[in-house]
Amino acid sequence: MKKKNKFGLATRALHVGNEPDPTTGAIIPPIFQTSTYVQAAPGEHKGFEYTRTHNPTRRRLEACLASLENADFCVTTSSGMAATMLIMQALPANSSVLCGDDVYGGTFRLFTTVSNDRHKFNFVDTTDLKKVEKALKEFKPKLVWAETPTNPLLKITDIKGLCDLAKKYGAMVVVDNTFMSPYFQNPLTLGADFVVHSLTKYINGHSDVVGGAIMLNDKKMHEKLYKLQNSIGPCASPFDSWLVLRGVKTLAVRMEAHQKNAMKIATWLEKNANVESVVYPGLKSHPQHKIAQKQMSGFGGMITFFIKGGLKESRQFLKSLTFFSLAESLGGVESLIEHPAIMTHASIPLANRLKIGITDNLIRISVGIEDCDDLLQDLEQAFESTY
Ligand code: P1T
Repeated sequence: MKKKNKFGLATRALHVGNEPDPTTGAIIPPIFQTSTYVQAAPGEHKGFEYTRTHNPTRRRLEACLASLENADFCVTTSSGMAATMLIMQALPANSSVLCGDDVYGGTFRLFTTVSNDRHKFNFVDTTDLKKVEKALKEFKPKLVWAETPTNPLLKITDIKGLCDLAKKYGAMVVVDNTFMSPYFQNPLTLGADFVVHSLTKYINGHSDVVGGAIMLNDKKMHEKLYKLQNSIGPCASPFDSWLVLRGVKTLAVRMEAHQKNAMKIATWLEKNANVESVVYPGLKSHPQHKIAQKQMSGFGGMITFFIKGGLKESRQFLKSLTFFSLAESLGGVESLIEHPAIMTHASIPLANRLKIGITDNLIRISVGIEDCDDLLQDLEQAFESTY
């Protein structure tokens, strides 16, 4: 495994890009909340002309995030979707793209209703490398897009296996690493060409920023993405960059706490008589548990489960909770719960949803870092009010 960084991730999350301000010694770097920079004479400046192009706070965040994914470069964006859009824009027109069949609803919507003007998309179950190889031969994609674990079904793709195959057929690989965060998984180290994150989730961790990032090692591609970023304009704002720089400092401790609670809750749900089945990468019953153990250093804070019954039971259960807020999004310190079919994945046509298993009794939990006993009691009382 290639490892470029001499310091551990928790140290890098705190110190890379977070160096004290050189002019004042302030331990916390200032927010350069400015749109423009004064020039002494036309074209004579200190390397900063306009904030869409450069901003010192954003630059600090990019240095930190590149380091966390063992990458040479990072481009931050105004949302996770903007990061995805930039990559689509960086591909030559009329590229073939092969995408996992279970991805965030917004990614599916972008590919099937916006970027399909420019590229040709095909979808495949990336957990099945035989199907992937067949699709690589048939569609000759320029790019393979994989989420692992997937949103919301938590299916796991063998990243190294996928990247080896893609290379054989001349395709680049993007891994959306939002669910694991750089703390539990580093796809570039396993052969991916790009890592994408919604910073909105674990990296920021406090549900107060929408942001995105692309991490990569290819200098030319970085220049291309950076130019696109500047031309199109979906850059991360100085204040959002500063908030993420602050949030990411605790990534290591937060991820450990999320995982500890998630493991307890998944185990508890698996024994619950009102639950049909539970999907959590840390459970032995997870179909790709062995791959998870191989490529992830932890199993994360996301759980998906199938409640007994249908929409009626799901609705009643979701309405009855106190500490699990019914809301889209994930990865914040507070627990969230949602109904993918009606909420995050509503933009996927019903037939596609049913084909991959997003049914009306599917519930997704983003386990927070509250006291686990309180979370378990909350779930217990919601089951009692449902059945
Ligand atoms: O919301 P935004 O920052 O634009 O990120 C989009 C995105 C990209 N990739 C994954 C895996 C995601 O889960 C998301 C956003 N997801 C949700 C809002 C959600 O509740 O699933």
